[in-house]
Amino acid sequence: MPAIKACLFDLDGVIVDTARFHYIAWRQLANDLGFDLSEEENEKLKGISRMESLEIILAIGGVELSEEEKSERAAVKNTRYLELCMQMTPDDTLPGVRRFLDELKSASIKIGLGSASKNAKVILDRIDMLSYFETIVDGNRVTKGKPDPQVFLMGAADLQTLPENSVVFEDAVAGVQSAKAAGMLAVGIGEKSVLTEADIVVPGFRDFQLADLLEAFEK
Ligand code: B16
Ligand code: MG
Repeated sequence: MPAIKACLFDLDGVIVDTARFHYIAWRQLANDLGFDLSEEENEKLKGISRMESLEIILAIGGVELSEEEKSERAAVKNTRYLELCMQMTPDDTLPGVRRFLDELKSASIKIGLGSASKNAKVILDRIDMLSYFETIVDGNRVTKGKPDPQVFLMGAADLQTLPENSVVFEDAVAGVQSAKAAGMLAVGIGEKSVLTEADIVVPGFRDFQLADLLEAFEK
């Protein structure tokens, strides 16, 4: 196995749990339009861009909107979402993440972010994690959403690292597919039964050390 030189992290569901805030804000949008959105339906939106998520939600409710109204509704949703995100503090960083990134830094492994979110920098700043990332590839930079490999290929290029020397950490099926399409190793954060295409799956970083990563991939 080639040496690991860079690690690329998804944001929502890996570094921090903002899916609960997306759900509240999307559900409000659905309610405003006269229908409800279940938690199961919200699960399908993980890793999916804002406007693609809106299209999926409108299809669930059987609602058709003009392009202008879609933009307006998405903007209202985002304002509500950001208001909720502003409640977060550095303590909302998911367990073990800060320690794991410190381990990577000590081992001179490069660190990048690969997120579909256009709010990635604001959120990282809010939880005081911005300084860990040598590059941030977010929804403002990519033209093709996950499962397209673009987000992670851009991240590896920024870090001057080859895909085969890069590992992606992802909680979404579309994100794992993006990593594999990029020719990278994929660590799924969540459940094996869901993230079937990941090379390994762990529940989170609480009990996952750099030594475990090296053991899994550098044997
Ligand atoms: P925004 P990730 C994704 O973040 C979320 O999982 C997804 O639910 C959201 O729609 C998307 O970001 C866009 O977010 O509205 O903030 O631009 O998991 O790719 O970090
Ligand atoms: Mg995610």
